[in-house]
Amino acid sequence: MPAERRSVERLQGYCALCVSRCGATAVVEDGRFVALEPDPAHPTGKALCAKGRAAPELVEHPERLLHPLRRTRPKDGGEAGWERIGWDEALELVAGRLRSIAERSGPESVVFSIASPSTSASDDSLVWIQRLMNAFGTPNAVTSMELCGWGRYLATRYTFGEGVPGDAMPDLEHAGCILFWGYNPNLARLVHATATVEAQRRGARLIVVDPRRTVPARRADVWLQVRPGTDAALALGLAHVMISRGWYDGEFVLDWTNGPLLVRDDDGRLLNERDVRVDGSPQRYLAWDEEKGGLVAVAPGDGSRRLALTGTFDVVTTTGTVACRPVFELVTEGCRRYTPARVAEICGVDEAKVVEAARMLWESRPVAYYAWSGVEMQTNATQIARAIAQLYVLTGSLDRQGGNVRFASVPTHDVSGSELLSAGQRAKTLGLQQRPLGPARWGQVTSGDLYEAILERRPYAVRGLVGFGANLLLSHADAARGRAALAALDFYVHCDLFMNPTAELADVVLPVASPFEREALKVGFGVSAEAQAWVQLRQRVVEPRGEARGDTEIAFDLAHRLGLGEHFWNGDVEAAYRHVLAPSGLTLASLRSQPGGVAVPLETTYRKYAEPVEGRPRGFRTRTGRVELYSEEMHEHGAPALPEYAEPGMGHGARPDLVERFPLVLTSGKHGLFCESQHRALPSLRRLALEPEVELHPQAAAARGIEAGDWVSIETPEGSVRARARLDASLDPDVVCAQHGWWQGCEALGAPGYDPFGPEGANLNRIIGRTAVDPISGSVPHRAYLCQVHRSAEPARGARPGRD
Ligand SMILES: Nc1nc2c(c(=O)[nH]1)N[C@H]1C(S)=C(S)[C@@H](COP(=O)(O)OP(=O)(O)OC[C@H]3O[C@@H](n4cnc5c(=O)[nH]c(N)nc54)[C@H](O)[C@@H]3O)O[C@H]1N2
Ligand SMILES: Nc1nc2c(c(=O)[nH]1)N[C@H]1C(S)=C(S)[C@@H](COP(=O)(O)OP(=O)(O)OC[C@H]3O[C@@H](n4cnc5c(=O)[nH]c(N)nc54)[C@H](O)[C@@H]3O)O[C@H]1N2
Ligand code: SF4
Ligand SMILES: [Mo]
Repeated sequence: MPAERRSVERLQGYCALCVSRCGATAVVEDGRFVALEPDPAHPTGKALCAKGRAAPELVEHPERLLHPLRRTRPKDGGEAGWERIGWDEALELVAGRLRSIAERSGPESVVFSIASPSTSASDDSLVWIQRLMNAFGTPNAVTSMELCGWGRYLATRYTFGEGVPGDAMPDLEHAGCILFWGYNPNLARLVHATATVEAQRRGARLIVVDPRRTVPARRADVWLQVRPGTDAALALGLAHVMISRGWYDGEFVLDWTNGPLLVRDDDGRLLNERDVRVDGSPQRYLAWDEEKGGLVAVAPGDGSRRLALTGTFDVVTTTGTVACRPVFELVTEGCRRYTPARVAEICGVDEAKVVEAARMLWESRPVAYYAWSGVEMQTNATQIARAIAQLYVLTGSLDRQGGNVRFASVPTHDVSGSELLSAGQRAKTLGLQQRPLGPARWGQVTSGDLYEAILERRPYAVRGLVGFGANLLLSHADAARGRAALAALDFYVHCDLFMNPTAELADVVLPVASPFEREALKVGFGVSAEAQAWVQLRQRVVEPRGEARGDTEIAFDLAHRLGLGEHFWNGDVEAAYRHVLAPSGLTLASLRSQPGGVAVPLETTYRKYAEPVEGRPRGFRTRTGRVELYSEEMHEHGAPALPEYAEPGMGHGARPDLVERFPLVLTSGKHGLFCESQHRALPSLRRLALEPEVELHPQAAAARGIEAGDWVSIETPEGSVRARARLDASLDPDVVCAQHGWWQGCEALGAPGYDPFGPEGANLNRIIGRTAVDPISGSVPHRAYLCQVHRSAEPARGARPGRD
């Protein structure tokens, strides 16, 4: 066809494939989606990664699921015998089975599993799926929180009353110093990578804590090459240097943290007014007033330099004299053991670098920080998150311009439907009994607890699973147990764009439209004040393939068939969107007429904790209204009130019995070309990374007769898998870094798939177990696990056919 007669449309939107959500323009030629390009007018639109550019391949992929499917054979490890059925039949079947399970065993025995929004477009529909869960009556959501978000969003709530860095985001635009801890935005969130380059260009400093010499590590002013899983010791050591040299914001500590509050030596509680006066209030916390030489009740904000941060004070309580010390004294003591020399020993980081980083954090503040995967998947993830939070407090940068800031958000109605779930149902969240401080407190269930509830019926039997994406058997530890658990379900429905080894165990599979084939509403893009004020109704770029439908539509359809339509605007998605938007004053028509997005005029304010509310400073949403360096709540549950270092549970210190057989430490990292277990079937991406790789130091390789490119087997006490050796002299010789998520073949290239369940395959999470997990959160040590590496034969090709 001559060029002039072709129709070319350019449709503004954004790429929804990962957490970056880059502003983008889709090019559609004669009705075909042919390219995705950056949209520089969008606050996240400066660049696109290879995955985003491969979006047309994803949409047009021959292996996309196009029709609802029903299993016709038993789950005995053989073929599923998928049979095509219609949507009506599929939805009736699903609703009927879910209803009958709920009637027989209670709605809590149906669990929802959702792909993490960081690795997928589930961000489009998450809130509607939550609403469906709440209306249905189940408190149980499996979203990888224990691996992906505990530290960022939840553990730090014990310190700040909100998630830092998850809720209060790094203000990279104005930061004096950027701290990336176990985070590599160059692979994981492009928009943070470009903002960091700009920040460095205008003079911001960069500190990176990572066992690997990543691109940000190379560009950093200081790279702290930490041994996997020892991060808490490093954070405590940095805090020690800052405190002992006076490099900390004493005013912030006095006025806004519980640093000056007194802790009773006898029972570890914070001293309150009731302790010293029978008619005193237990909500009034006491500090030592040095001027007056006595106790004083302090509220958030009224610190002043008169309060003691050090010393021991004998306090006459209603039950006798008790020695008390200010929290900050205990903080100081808790860090003191972590001298630079000790940190060097534990973490493998040069002493001088520890001091240099501490000085930089102080002298180049405000500090903006982000910590992620490297420190989430650890047996002491909670302590690491709290130790980094404690360090961050010392900089006094919280909610200051250039620090971590809660950017102003467009007002909307919350539609998650939490009011639809009764307290009684909420109390049934799996894992709440074993780990009451953990993710279950916020409705987040670990995969370990899910498997236990299915297989052992503890604390009750789970019989149904509703999967909106997620590939548990590739993404989570204990793949073999996971497989047994999913096969034992009474009913499992999985909604996805592609079949995957997890979905293979479903009873019904529903085809999902890609984000380019569906509309979605996004309010706020998170990463900056400008981005957070951005609202966009992402338009459909092309019609859905086959019979695929968006997750939001599926959630609304299911709600209707479950008799819950009244909570879902009787199936009218647009009415639901209008409800969300009502407080913002925005209309769907105005958003449709500006498909590139709308900037809502908002002003981000700082130090919001100091703003007056009814005549008092707002403070923090914690028990004391202050930042809680010391968590009385943790103490009440027998957990450390102050962050502590604990050896990695699957490391050499904790498991001397395994050192000889497994002398190396295994960690993993995201692949720049693929999201988690996805995208291996896209030729333009797979061409650049044909096979799974494991990075190891040339010395470690030589000692094992391994050369670059050799196939090796990676072995842990749980079993072994294969990968190709990549040598990297910048690694610690004891550390190896592997890749997870390999199973899918790429037929167009003849690139093989890999058996997810055997040693010939490459599913890294089949060799990660749960014998040691974080006692508070259940986080699994995907990032610090003892292992051995051997040379091995090439894996049998086609161990699993291309499509899978
Ligand atoms: N291209 C791509 N982008 C993605 C994803 C993807 O799979 N591919 N996944 C998305 C998801 S779900 C997430 S959670 C984010 C995650 O984004 P990131 O957290 O940046 O993910 P990683 O690159 O895996 O991990 C960050 C760094 O942690 C380091 N690390 C490993 N072990 C340790 C340790 O013990 N201590 C410390 N301090 N660091 C350690 C690794 O070397 C790595 O460089 O990315 C999202 N974006
Ligand atoms: N060893 C090791 N294991 C890890 C990690 C690690 O670093 N190392 N990282 C962990 C982390 S941080 C995370 S978040 C988890 C991720 O684990 P998962 O949430 O399971 O993520 P993915 O493997 O990307 O699988 C996503 C699935 O959702 C589907 N999908 C994508 N978009 C959509 C959509 O819009 N709708 C629907 N219905 N489906 C969709 C995809 O096709 C795919 O099947 O893995 C964890 N596992
Ligand atoms: S980083 Fe890549 S995959 Fe993620 S949103 Fe941007 S373009 Fe899409
Ligand atoms: Mo994640």
